[in-house]
Amino acid sequence: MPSVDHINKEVLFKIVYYGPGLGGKTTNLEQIYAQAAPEQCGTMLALCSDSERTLFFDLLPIGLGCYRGYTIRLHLCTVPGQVFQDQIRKLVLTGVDGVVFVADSQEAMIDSNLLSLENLYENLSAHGLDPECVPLVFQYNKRDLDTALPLPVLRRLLEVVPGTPEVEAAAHEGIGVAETLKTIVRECMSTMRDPARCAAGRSPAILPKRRTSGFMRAVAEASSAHSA
Ligand SMILES: Nc1nc2c(ncn2[C@@H]2O[C@H](COP(=O)(O)OP(=O)(O)OP(=O)(O)O)[C@@H](O)[C@H]2O)c(=O)[nH]1
Ligand SMILES: [Mg+2]
Repeated sequence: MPSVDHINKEVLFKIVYYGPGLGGKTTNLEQIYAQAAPEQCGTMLALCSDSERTLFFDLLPIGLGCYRGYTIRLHLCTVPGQVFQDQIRKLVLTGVDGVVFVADSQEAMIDSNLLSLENLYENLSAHGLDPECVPLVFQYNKRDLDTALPLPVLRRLLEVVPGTPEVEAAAHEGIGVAETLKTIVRECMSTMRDPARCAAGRSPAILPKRRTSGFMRAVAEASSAHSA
């Protein structure tokens, strides 16, 4: 559930783009920024190093217009994908309403994708969120590359459960970027029917329980066995 402000009649969703380093998270936001009408977007804040790796996070505020008398706003954020920046990833997930997992489709990146999925699971859990209930969209990025694995193989290796919303993308060309955003917004909106009936302030994002990834389930089982 988003943050609801009944006085100003505003609803804010925070959507976090998560995934391995160099997978294309920042590229997604850059393409959204480039494609959106100027009146729709605030300024994009990108905190990156000289080599364009995200150092802290990127933030892009967007207005989506009116729904049932409430203005819908989005904060789109990315996490830094480099493994050592875990504290920042955890921080960026504070108050998250929906996650886009930007997977890198290349065979050589399978382990990095799995590591990042595991890290997402742990960090959502650390925020007291059930990873299986947070709105999630899988984006299979870099579909343009010859080294990209066929989709069924990728799905199997990442153990994506059938029914999980997914989009194929070539983000640097803008392909699949808007569709990914639409899909995660739809998922997020389904956690809130009528804004006027929502409690004021923030409530945690929850969808009816579903398995997002068999891999995540394995991680959960391993960690509960470990703590038993
Ligand atoms: N071929 C190809 N390159 C892409 C695609 N999407 C992004 N890239 C390139 O991949 C590189 C990394 O993209 P970023 O968006 O910076 O990746 P990131 O996930 O934000 O990386 P970190 O900030 O390090 O976590 C850039 O050179 C992009 O131009 C794609 O679909 N296909
Ligand atoms: Mg980045």
